[in-house]
Parts: sequence; structure tokens; C-alpha cells
Amino acid sequence: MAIERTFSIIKPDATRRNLTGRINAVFEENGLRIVAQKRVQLSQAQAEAFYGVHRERPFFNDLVSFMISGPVVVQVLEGENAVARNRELMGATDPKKADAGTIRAQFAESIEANSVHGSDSAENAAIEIAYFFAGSEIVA
Ligand code: IDP
Repeated sequence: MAIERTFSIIKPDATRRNLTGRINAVFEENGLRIVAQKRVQLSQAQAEAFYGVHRERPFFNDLVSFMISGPVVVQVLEGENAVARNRELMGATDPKKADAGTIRAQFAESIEANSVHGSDSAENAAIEIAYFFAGSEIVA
């Protein structure tokens, strides 16, 4: 199976509760290598652009406010089938519906403050990685 990259964000609810290390342990113990990582404060414009596909959704403004409410950790994860593997590890968007043992089941506070973002396709992963990282910042 091909080695693939995906884009991940550890969201403000998780950085606030000092969960970065525990979430990274889930990735590393499940075959995903963190090949780039930085802690950043998103601007409103960055958060709006990143979640642009949700602009018409009723939760858009609240989501943007949440995403800029504290620092996030943006990451590139690499491994076999990394996009799908990370989505499995994250669990469903709504932590109440997430399978036991997933990151969101363990750590998320709500459907909005759900601790992690992960790309939903290889195409979006490439776009999202390029949005946050220069090629020279990704070291496999
Ligand atoms: P995903 O993060 O599981 O891929 P998306 O549907 O792409 O889910 O939604 C993006 C983010 O928007 C979610 O992770 C969550 O933070 C937020 N969100 C999604 N649905 C709702 C909702 O119904 N209410 C509030 N926030 C939501």
C-alpha cells in the first residue's frame, strides 16, 4: 500500500487542555509519523478561508470563533493510507457518535470543539498541507 500524507489540526479545545502529547501518541502508536508540526494562532481570515466550504452552514461563525479562540497545532502525518487511517483514529465528527477509543470519543468536548481536524481526501490533504507548510518544513 502506498505511503500517503494527510493534514491534521489539534484544535484549541485540545491545546487548552494540554492534550497535544496524548493525541500525538495516538498517531505515533498507530502507524502515522509526524513529519511536520507547528503551533500557531490562526487569524480570523485564515480560519474563514480554511473552512470556506462551510461558509453557508449555520455553525460557520461559531466554528471560526472557536478555531481562533486559542492556539492550534498544525501537522503533516505520513503513513500507509494516512488519510483514511487518520479519519478512523479521529472518529465521527460528533463525539457522541464516535467509536469508543477514537480521539474524539476520548477527548472531544462537543460536535464543534471536537479536538482534531483531518483531511477527508488525498486531494484536500495536498491543498491543506500547502496552505500551512513550505515543502522545506516537511521532513520525512
Ligand atoms: P469533520 O471535521 O469530521 O470532517 P465537517 O463536517 O467537515 O467534519 O465539519 C468541520 C468542523 O465543523 C467539525 O470538525 C466541527 O468542528 C464543526 N461542525 C461540524 N458540524 C457541526 C455542527 O452541526 N455544529 C457545530 N459545529 C459543527
